[in-house]
Amino acid sequence: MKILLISPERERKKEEAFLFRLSFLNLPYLAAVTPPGVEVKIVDEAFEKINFEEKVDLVGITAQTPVAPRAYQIADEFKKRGIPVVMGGVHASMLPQETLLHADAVVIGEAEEVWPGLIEDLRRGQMRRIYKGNGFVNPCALPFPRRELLNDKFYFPLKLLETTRGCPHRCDFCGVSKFFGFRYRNRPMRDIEQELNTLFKTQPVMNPVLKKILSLLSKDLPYFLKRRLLYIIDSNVAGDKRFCLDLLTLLRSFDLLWYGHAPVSIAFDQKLLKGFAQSGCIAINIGFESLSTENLNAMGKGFNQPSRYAEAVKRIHDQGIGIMGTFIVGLDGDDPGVFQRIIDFSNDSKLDWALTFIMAPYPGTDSFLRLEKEGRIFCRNWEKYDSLNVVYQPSGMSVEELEKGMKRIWKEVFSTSSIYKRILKRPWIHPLFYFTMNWEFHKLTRKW
Ligand code: B12
Ligand code: SF4
Repeated sequence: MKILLISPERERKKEEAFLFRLSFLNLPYLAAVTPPGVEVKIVDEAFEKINFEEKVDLVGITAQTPVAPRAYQIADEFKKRGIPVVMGGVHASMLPQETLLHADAVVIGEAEEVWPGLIEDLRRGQMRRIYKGNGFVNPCALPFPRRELLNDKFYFPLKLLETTRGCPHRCDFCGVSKFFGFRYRNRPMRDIEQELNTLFKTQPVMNPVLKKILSLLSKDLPYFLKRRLLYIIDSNVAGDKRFCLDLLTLLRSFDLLWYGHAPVSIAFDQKLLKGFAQSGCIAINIGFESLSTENLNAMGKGFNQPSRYAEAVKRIHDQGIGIMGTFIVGLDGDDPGVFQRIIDFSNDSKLDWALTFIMAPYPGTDSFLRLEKEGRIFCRNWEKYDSLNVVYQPSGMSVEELEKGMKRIWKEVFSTSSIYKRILKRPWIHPLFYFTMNWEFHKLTRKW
């Protein structure tokens, strides 16, 4: 039996391609729980053409909302050729009935526990329409994703790792908690260690003399050259303090550079912050979301305190750690002044990298349900649900103002003068890494 797993891609401008050169874990996880003896192939449409004539017994397609229309086209093509199609992932899970208009079956939620049964049903010719696990997957039972099925040459030399699933918070724009559950489920530390061992060796990044020489150019260079770079995709690496401290000790033993997501409050826990710095943390990805307490309370993220943002950034910088900040605009409390306020905050506090997105009410989230009830959603073309387009009627400005304002933030934040102020002026924080990232976005925004 042969299964083809597909990560679809929508049409993109050439200059945007670098944004999506991150590898992914969902299909490699699926491959890892596929029964032995079944051949699995993964195709990433961002880099490879799909061969619709390939002789396979099942096609599995993943999709986030903006690629769902393309995923449906692919499903339709295979179905026309009589090949059964199953879809899964966050979009299909939130809209299973819509998905079933194109796929023969849909997996709702995490797939690890139901996937082997689905294959067995297919073998017997009895594949059901809907598969849904009983609760959430036991994190002790997670296999190691089969990353070897992805072609390394397509992606940044950055390994992705998941150490926990779930999130106890209820931010109204985010589907993570509903999908993965309202608590952190930690994987056993020994599993994480073993998985890291398959990715990196527990030995110094390189010979100390060579490291010293290269470090004269940039302290990060040895790690970039040796590809010892890790992105921990968890919603909050610091959610469970004891677990996090153990993880930091483990990361330290691997001598690598890494980044991950954590809330602003991490800045006020000196012990954690020191641990982050010592373990090779190059960036903390922080969802600031808004500079308005009113907006934050309305979205269920009142634990963010804008009055402490500037101090938080300084404390993190003082440990030599950079910040990738994200903001959302178009919230009900936003007026047209919001754009300048985000630009000023990013420049004044020297955020190392900052992205601002337009609020996107993803299906299944509380914000979707609320805006839908208020009759404000005017666009249901899922392709536009990419946080760069407006799909609902904003309350404090026009649709045009919102789209223009978001682009203005990107242009200003990635302008040469802002990059100079934030990145090139001393004190330097991982300048090689942040300059490269900022410059890619500079090139993109110049083309707009
Ligand atoms: C890493 C990440 C990325 C990476 C890699 C994406 C990727 N393909 O994995 C990058 C940076 C590229 C990215 C981009 C975007 N992302 Co993102 N991302 C994540 C993040 C943090 C982790 C994803 C992950 O690996 N999870 C772990 C894996 C194991 O879980 P999973 O992907 O859900 O897969 C499981 C199940 O869903 C299921 N499954 C998945 N696919 C399939 C397929 C089949 C056939 C079956 C049976 C099962 C199945 O099985 C898996 C194992 O249980 C999540 C948040 C989160 N915690 O999940 C957001 C998240 C997935 N991203 C999100 C968004 C919005 C985006 C962007 C639209 C952002 C933007 N504005 O551009 C883009 C869209 C990219 C695109 N393709 O167009 C949203 C998705 C919302 C939605 N309804 O689609 C999430 C949930 C974040 C959020 N706060 O809401 N993202
Ligand atoms: S935005 Fe972050 S903190 Fe809020 S629910 Fe989503 S994952 Fe949790």
